Amino acid sequence: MSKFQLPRRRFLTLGAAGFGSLLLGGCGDGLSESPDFESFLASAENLTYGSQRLLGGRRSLAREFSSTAVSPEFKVNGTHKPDGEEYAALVESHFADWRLRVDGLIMKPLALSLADLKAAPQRTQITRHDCVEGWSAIGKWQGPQLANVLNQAQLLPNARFVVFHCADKYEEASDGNGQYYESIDLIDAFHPQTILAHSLNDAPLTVGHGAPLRLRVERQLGYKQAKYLMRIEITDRLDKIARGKGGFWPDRGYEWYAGI
Ligand SMILES: Nc1nc2c(c(=O)[nH]1)N[C@H]1C(S)=C(S)[C@@H](COP(=O)(O)O)O[C@H]1N2
Ligand SMILES: [Mo]
Repeated sequence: MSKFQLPRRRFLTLGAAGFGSLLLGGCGDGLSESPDFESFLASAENLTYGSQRLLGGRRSLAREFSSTAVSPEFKVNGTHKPDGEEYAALVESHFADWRLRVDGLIMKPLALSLADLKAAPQRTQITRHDCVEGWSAIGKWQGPQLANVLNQAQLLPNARFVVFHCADKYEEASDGNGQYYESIDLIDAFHPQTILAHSLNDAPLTVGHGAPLRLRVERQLGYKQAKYLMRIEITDRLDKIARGKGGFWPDRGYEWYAGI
């Protein structure tokens, strides 16, 4: 056996330690509160499964950095400012009248103000944003976990995807489907690092970076990080939205699951 190959027993121990620190590190995240995770913890037979999911699977955390690693410049990409009077009026009033609508397959439709989102438990994370165009930047994001909002809204049993509708029309598409949007499944939606960010590097989001609110879904590429959020729709299918592939760039040939 090569010295780099950990014996199985040791791997399991590492897995358990990683899991413990994840629970301790999470600030009231949905993962540690979810009944699934508690029953899974109670069951020793599931340890191998849990180790795999957390060390290499979709529930593992994206790398987080220290504040010294924050990039001095964070490029603005895609839309720099949504067109139209509606968005201009929101900027003018410092987003006092902006509400994040949450609707679809939920029990309680919501209309959340920025103050509501800031009053919820906050998560801060310093992560690297990777754009498919070949640039990266490290930034410090803050906002409530998406899980918190979804728990308030109370998903119906048939809920499968979360769709993010944005204020900007990125393209004047001839079929009228130029509006920017994105979507994720419930595994990513309840991931502890999936947050609705209102701040970048300790300041409110600028218009360039997606004011007043954008998605951070840290295990995926830049185009999934929807800016200018206006409405979150919970649905069981993506094929009836826009061109049916679950996002503005996925509708144009990019992967819907843009994992990194
Ligand atoms: N609403 C909206 N969200 C968007 C985009 C966009 O054009 N419109 N561009 C995406 C792409 S390709 C990237 S790399 C990031 C850029 O975010 P930034 O401008 O904060 O760097 O936002 C993503 N989210
Ligand atoms: Mo991007």
